Amino acid sequence: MSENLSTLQGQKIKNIRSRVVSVPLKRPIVGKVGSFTKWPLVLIDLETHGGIVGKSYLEPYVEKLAGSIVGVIDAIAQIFENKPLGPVDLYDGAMKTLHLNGREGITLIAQSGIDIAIWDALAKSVNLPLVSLLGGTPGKIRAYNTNGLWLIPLDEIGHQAESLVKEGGFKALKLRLGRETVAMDKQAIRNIREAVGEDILIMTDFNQGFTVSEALQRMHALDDEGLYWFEEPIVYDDFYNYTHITKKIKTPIQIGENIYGSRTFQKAVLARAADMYMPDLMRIGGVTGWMRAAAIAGASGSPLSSHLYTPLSAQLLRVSESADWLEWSDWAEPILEKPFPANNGFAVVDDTVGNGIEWNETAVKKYQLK
Ligand code: SMN
Ligand code: MG
Repeated sequence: MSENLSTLQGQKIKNIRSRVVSVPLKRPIVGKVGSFTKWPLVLIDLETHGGIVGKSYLEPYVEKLAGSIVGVIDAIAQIFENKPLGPVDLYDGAMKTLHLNGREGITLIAQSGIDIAIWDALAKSVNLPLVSLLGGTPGKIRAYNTNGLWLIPLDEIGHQAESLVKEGGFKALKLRLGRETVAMDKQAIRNIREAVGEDILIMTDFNQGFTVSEALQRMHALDDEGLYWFEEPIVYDDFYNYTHITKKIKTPIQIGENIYGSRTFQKAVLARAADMYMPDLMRIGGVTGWMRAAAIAGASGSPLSSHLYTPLSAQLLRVSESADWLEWSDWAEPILEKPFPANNGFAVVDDTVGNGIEWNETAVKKYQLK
């Protein structure tokens, strides 16, 4: 056995712990997804017998559900105890064990969080940045700012767009749509353009707010506005109707943040449910699930963007064949040791060993729930 392999053998999993924190949001979320003033996070630490600690976090939206995710993480931790750091084997093993309780939902969310921590520990055990372990290189990725432009009063839109552009020299912003009338949606778009100019790209998100017929009417009315994409106009898993909508509407249709696992992802792609996809790490299956989905997106020529998990998704987009846009949010930043800024509209994956996630323990203590 080579020296490196024997080093890796020493890195069997000792324990996996998780904690819940809830941090305040600078700009509250007010949308069809719900209203949130705080952002709960599940922080995961995976320790090996060799003393390496792999880190990851989950963004589960609903504070009251975070405890159940911790419960599933604890159950998986028992199965993984003393297993070697082989994320692919462990992912498939977890799915086989958990499928009786469902391959989607909280079981996959918990496994996704653990998977990210395993990959981090693996990268640390061979002294490489995650992006390099996955075969890529550190470097830039273009990003759009998603931090605001929720369903806020129209007269606040322009000012907020200005401040969002300034947060990282952004050339693209996400606007939530689906207000009471078409005229109000058009006004929101106009207010952004008047405030930050015609050249800023506008991604738009309906957060599943419409029925199929409402969605078609609204998107027909907005189809010539020069928007970069229309995201989730209808309920996320109605691929049959997404295919219909995608054929009818000129502006690209974007979905993916609510898709669980690579096989459901493939179903969407095979149905031509959308023009572009944006997986969310906690639902797609962590790093392992992302890589599987990215292969499907790449082979089918579908542009791939990300949903949340900014510092982690940036690394994964660097190794995704059809990488498109990084969704940039800084909501997890209060408890991270290192911020992940954007400059001139780009985020930068540096050469830090592992996935770059380390805790600011003082802040964790301040915001910890359990
Ligand atoms: C979104 C939904 C819920 C929480 C945060 C963000 C949104 C997005 O759908 O695409 O950013
Ligand atoms: Mg969305």
